[in-house]
This record gives sequence, structure tokens and C-alpha cells, in this order.
Amino acid sequence: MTARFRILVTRRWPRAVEQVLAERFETVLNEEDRPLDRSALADALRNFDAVLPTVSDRLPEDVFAGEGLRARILGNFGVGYNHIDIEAAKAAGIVVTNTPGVLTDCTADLAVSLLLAVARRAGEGERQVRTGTWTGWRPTHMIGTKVTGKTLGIIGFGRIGKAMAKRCHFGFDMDVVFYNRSRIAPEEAARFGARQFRTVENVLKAADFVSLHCPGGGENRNLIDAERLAAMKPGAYLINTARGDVVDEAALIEALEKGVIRGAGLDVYAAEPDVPARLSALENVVLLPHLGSATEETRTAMGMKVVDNVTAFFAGLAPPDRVA
Ligand code: 8YV
Repeated sequence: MTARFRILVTRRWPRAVEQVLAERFETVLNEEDRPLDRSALADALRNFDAVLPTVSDRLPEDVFAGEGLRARILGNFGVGYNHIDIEAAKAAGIVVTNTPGVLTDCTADLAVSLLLAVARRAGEGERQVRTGTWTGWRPTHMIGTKVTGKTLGIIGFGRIGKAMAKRCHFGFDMDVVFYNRSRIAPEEAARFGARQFRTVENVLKAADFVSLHCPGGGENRNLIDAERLAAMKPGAYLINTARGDVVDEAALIEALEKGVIRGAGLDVYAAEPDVPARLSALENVVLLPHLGSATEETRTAMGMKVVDNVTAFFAGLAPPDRVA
């Protein structure tokens, strides 16, 4: 196809996807596979027709400022795009696309894994076995919390929130309630075994486990702050596979240290890849390195979705997953 379009892939992708890209475009890969800094990204916008960023690339307003922009599309590898200043991209006439749908199942699966792991103290237990500090079975050893039949509160009832609800209601017999900005028809919510509550507070008050599935950035920044952590049931757990900035991380650490909530399962952090030492020092947390969509199948499907969007755009068609 159109080999004249120059495309920058900012990180290494699954090989199969890189191959398709190379067949269709003049593709440059970031061989070092390290996050690009501000000036490298600003240069990329001036030297490539398309830049394909990931969550590890920060594209704030000032990257778009100034003359000589060549890029016409940002094909984001991921569904969340709060690392890109969408208004600035729009103002610069750059289209932005994302990868919805294909990572729903794997991200919900990981949220379930975190929920189970923190409730049943899997991380702590694994550390004990690995360090040889396990002294043997006894009735009161490493007692956790039963999951089956408990109440799950979901914040954000989009694709991933729904997939989480379905797994937990039909798999673990949980009573699932959720908060969502817009109203969801009760029949639709019921398909996923869930009921909508009007406020975040009502969900927090009811839930034994709270799982976050809303976008990051904007009005969701610090949505779960000290006050809302205190509004959770004593003994409740927080699960976050959405974005780190949805939670006030300092307030979360304090709540965990003081036992305001019982534990947390986290896949995302406020300033990735930095994880505060006070957080990793805690036993009542399970910490993963942003693995929500990290399966062979899903990462390949995400890449192929980016390819579809960019291919459509350069063929003069509407990209299927345009967000700006
Ligand atoms: C990705 C994600 O790993 O899609 C998202 O929003 O958080 C993850 O699935 C990451 O964003 C890749 O850019």
C-alpha cells in the first residue's frame, strides 16, 4: 500500500503487528524500547505522518505547540488516552484513535485476579513460601476474606466494568452495584448481574470490594480521595486496574497503613513506573506492573486495531476508533 507514509512506533509491539505495519508503511521502530522524552515526541510529531504512542508516552499541550507539525494521526496503543492532551491534538488538527473492546476480557480477568489475590492474601503467602518463612499449616494461618456472596462496587460501568460485573456476579455469586456517570437501563445492568446506584458514596458504603473501571485524568483525577476512602466499609478492599490518578495515592497509603480499608490490589500507579516505597512496604497490598492487557492475544489484537485505524485514515476513510 502507501509506503510513502512515515510511521513511528514508540515502543516494540508483538512481531506479527510490526510486520503488518512494515508491509503497509515506512515504519520506524524505537529499537531501544524505552519511553520517549518530551523532545523526542515533539520531534516525532514533526517528522512522521503518524505516531503510535502508548501509555508510557506523555503528550501534553506543549508538545503540540509551535510550527512544523507533520503528524496527522496518533494511533494510541491502548483504550485509555489520558496521557495525550486531546484538546491540543484536536487544535493541531491531529486525529486520535484508541483500541476499545479487544482488551476488555483480559483487563477484567486481571481485576478478578487482584481481587482474589488480595482477599486471600496470595502475595503474602507466596512471599512466605519463597522466603522459607512458612512454618506449616495451622487453622489460624494467614486468614483472608471470603469473596463468594460479598458485595462488589464498580465505579465506571463501561465495557470493562460490565465484564468485571459479569465475572463476579455469575462466577462468585456477588451482589454487584455500580456508579456510572450516565444512566444505564436496569435491564441492561441486569444482563451483567448488576444494579446502578446514584452516587459514588452509595456504592462505597455498600461494597466489600470496590473496583475502579473509569477513565483517568480530567474530572476523575483523585476521584477516590481521603474522604471517599473513609466512606468505604471498614474492612473493604480497593481494586484499581484503571488509572493511577483516579486514586489519591498518598491518601490510599495512609488509609492502608491506618487500617481505614483492609487492602488494595493495584495494577496502576500515579507516576508509573515509580511506586512509593511506603506502598510496597505494606503487606496488605498486591501490586502488579500495569499488566491489564498483557496477553499475547490481546496485545496482538490491540496492535491490529491500531493498524486498522491508521490504514483507514490514510486511505481517506473514517478510522473506526476515532476519539478526537
Ligand atoms: C495498555 C491500558 O497496556 O489500554 C489501556 O488503557 O491501560 C493497557 O491496556 C496500555 O495503555 C498501553 O498503552
